[in-house]
Amino acid sequence: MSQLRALAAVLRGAGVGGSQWLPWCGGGGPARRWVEPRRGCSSAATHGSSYVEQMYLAWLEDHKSVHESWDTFFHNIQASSPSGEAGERRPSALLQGRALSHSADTTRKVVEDHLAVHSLIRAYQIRGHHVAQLDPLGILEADLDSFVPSDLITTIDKLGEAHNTNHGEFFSWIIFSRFYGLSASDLDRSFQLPPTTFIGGGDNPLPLKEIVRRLEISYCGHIGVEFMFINNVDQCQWIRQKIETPGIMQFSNAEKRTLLARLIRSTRFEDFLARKWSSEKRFGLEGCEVLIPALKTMIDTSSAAGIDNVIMGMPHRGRLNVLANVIRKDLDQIFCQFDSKLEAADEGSGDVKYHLGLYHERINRETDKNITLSLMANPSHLEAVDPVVQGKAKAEQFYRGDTQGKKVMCISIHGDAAFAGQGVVYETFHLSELPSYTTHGTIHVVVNNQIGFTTDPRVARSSPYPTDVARVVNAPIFHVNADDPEAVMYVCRLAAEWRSTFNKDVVVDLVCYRRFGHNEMDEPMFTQPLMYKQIRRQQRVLRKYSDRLIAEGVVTLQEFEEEVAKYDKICEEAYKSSKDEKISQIRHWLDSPWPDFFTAEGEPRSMNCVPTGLNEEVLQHIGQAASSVPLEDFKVHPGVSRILRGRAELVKSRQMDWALGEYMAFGSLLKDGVHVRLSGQDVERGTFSHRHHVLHDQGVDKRMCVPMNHLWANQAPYTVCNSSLSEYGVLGFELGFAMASPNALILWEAQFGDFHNTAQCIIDQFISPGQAKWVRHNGIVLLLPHGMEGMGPEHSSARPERFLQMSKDDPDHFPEFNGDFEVQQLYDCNWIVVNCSNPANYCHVLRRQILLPFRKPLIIFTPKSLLRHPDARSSFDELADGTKFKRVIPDEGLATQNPDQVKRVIFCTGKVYYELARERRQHKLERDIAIIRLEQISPFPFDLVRAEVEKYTNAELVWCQEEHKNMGYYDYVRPRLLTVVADRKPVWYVGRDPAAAPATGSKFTHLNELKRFMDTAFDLRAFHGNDA
Ligand SMILES: Cc1ncc(C[n+]2csc(CCOP(=O)(O)OP(=O)(O)O)c2C)c(N)n1
Ligand SMILES: [Mg+2]
Repeated sequence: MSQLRALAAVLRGAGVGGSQWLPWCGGGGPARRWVEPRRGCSSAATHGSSYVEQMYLAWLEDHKSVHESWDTFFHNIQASSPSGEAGERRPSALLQGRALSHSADTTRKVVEDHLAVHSLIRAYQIRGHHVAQLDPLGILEADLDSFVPSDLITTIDKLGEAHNTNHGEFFSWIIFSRFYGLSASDLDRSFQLPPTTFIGGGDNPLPLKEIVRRLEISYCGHIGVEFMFINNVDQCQWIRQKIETPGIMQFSNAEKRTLLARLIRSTRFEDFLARKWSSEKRFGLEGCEVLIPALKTMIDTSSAAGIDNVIMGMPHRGRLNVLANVIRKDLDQIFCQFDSKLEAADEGSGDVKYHLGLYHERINRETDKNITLSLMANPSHLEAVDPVVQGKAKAEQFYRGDTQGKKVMCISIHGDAAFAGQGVVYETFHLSELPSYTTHGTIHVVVNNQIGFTTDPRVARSSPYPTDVARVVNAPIFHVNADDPEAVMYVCRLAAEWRSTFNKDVVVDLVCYRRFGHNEMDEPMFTQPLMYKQIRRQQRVLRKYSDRLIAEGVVTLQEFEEEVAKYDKICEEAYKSSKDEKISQIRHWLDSPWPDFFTAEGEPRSMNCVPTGLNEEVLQHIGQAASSVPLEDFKVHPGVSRILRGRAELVKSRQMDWALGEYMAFGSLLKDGVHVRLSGQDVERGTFSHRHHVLHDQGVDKRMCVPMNHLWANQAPYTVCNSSLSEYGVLGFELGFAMASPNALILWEAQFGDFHNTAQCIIDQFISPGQAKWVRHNGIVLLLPHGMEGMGPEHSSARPERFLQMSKDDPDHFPEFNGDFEVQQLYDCNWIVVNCSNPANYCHVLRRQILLPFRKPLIIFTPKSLLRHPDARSSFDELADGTKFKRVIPDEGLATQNPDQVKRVIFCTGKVYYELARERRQHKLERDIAIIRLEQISPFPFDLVRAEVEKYTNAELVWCQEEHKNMGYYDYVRPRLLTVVADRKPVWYVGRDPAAAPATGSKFTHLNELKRFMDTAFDLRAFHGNDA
């Protein structure tokens, strides 16, 4: 190869042998033409041609003395030399000028022809997919482009009969032949194949005609492969071998029968639903029935390679069919979901049938091995589930020690429009190779029905294929005509083998059609009339494939009909028994059960929460670890040394700052065997440089140390990982991670709290309503830095109002207090929203998260300036044994001595407390004004707030916040405070005025606003005479 390349370089270079590649102006494509030496620039023989001559001479002496490619090459020269010159092919004659120059010309021609053939092979490998027959309807271009690359021959017929054929084909042959400098007479010449092709099988060289024929079979049939962008030679070779080797796509009769049986199930399932519930939406799979055997083939192949847990995510289309025929949910359970009279047995809203998840353990019949299949529940929001699936799979791998993804894998199914259009797809792909996020290869399947609702792909994407996004991670893409079931099975097997060989992502693009409208009620002829005229004429794939197998003698018509009847009977029987179902149990549709955590009925094992305090020894031990470097000869940065020394000082005085409080929480949970994972942008150091959970050796590149993993001998692992710059993808991932086990504290930290809004879909669709829709608990923790510190409209507000607005506790109903009210209230809520004002309470709430007998998402507004604020420290006493999270921190100062005398009670939350406390000191109003901190905002601590209100009977009630009036907590707190006082007292507002932006960009305005509302807070006459 390198010799050929060298030769090509010499021959192609300007003036070498007088030949050049020049742009060719006809045809409009990137074609180039060969300019004959005579007509191009001429030159004398160079060392390039003398190199060939030397090789030639050596070859004449001994054919074996040169590489076999040269050997073939010189044989060709001899064969193609005019017979009259035979005598001059002796070495002595060659050395004479005339013979030499003739030989050099011939040599050049043969070299160029070989190079041309090699280019041709490469062109098929790169661009063959553009002309592959991918559309089952035969009317659309899967790559949205009808242009035929000029360096490809599109049909073998064109080769021999170019001159007899029609004008267009003749023209393309002309382009082609000029492009390569080949002529029709070359078709029967043999060419040596390069090692980058496998089309030869055992045959090498091959006649050009045969080369093209084999390339056409490999690259331009029903499979179009995009892989030549992959920058790894072994991986490209692997694909070439699997695609090009002659006869490799063979199926045994048994395999064909299995495929047919699966196609029968897939097809007849949809037919059955259509028959029984003709006016129900089910987002049927018609037009892509092959999806079911496709998924099953991937699972079979993966199971054979050792996988025993497959986690899947998919949208609406064909979901019921996947549940029935891939995961094998009982059919009666599916059918009863169509019954509108079915009563819901579980609390919560439930969800429509084509969103529900499932978890199922079974034996894989093909491999006889155990396999667990789960389909994640998902919302309508297309592709939102992608990162969730990844996170769940990563967690399953992590907890099983499956570091290479040999046991657990994901299959992610997509629609063509959504795959191209939704940004979270890109974000998820970018997680695929990151050490703390990789699941070691996902198989992506695109149900590419060439339409999105009513929208044509030509106006729905700018890329040729819907799958181009996968190219960013070097994933091979197998486009396949979904009406050729065997081609589909072949690429599915390949995709699974690719995944188990290279542990990298791969895409299977099932180019299909959608037989009906977007759902069964929609009329597709409104918008795609021609496409749907064709679809009506289109024979169903089951019919086509069964006809074929009957014709091949693989099955008889009778066997086929029996198989169909057998499945129809199964459906009918299940339909009958579904009528007996009176109650719908959403919990039977759980995608991530935690059998050891809950009772058999799915209930918590208790309704208590043990205290979250820690003993002194544990506090001292963690404090010591947090302030030292556990490794020898590890040189930390002087700034980090200073921080560690500062921590040591604090520990000595039994104090903690925010970072130490977090250390105490994580460290103590690790001690108890609870895995802790903290993920987000720059979390290892911490955006505000306060955390430093990963130390970097200043002398040795990439030498790092995580002291938290050196705390105890048998501790659980601590994972702290800087994420990619994504919120939607990463939060979805962590949510999925948190689904795998209740015995883990999974935290996602936003760089600044407001950035969570680019992950809003995960919050709105999964975190807030997840349990209500899918009876699925999740204990994910969101750390959202929040606080008005003059940093401008962004970086200030984590938008507490949004979380509070979605909290489901009733503002107008004063709850009954029985049992452990704190725990009961937490159990009833959809999530917990807190803003802790000190590190001890932060530590408590993190520990409580795990010690609770159930799981709820926890939203924590975390501080920025308070991280280092000397007042915002806690004593070890506040974390001592027996202590617990304080939902409310009452005033403990002078106001409590004479509560009757207190004129105003200011309720607040978070950082503003410290500003209020300072101002109160300055105004010397400690006896007149009590300040009460709401640490748990939602669910609202009615019990504790009432106790505080009752303590200060004569005081007026104020809610103070630093946020603008239409933001922050006011709208949530006010009605609840009014409920506490039964509307007998007004609740006054102190804070910033309503605004459109969350904060001002001017420091000056910021401080002015602060002063104004502080003045109001401490003006005891501020509300006299006002209407509430
Ligand atoms: C994020 C999001 N935006 C819009 C929709 C509304 N919607 C539902 S299905 C659909 C078309 C999906 O097309 P495609 O991804 O090709 O899947 P298909 O229905 O063709 O299988 C749209 C726009 C949605 N569900 N999710
Ligand atoms: Mg579509």
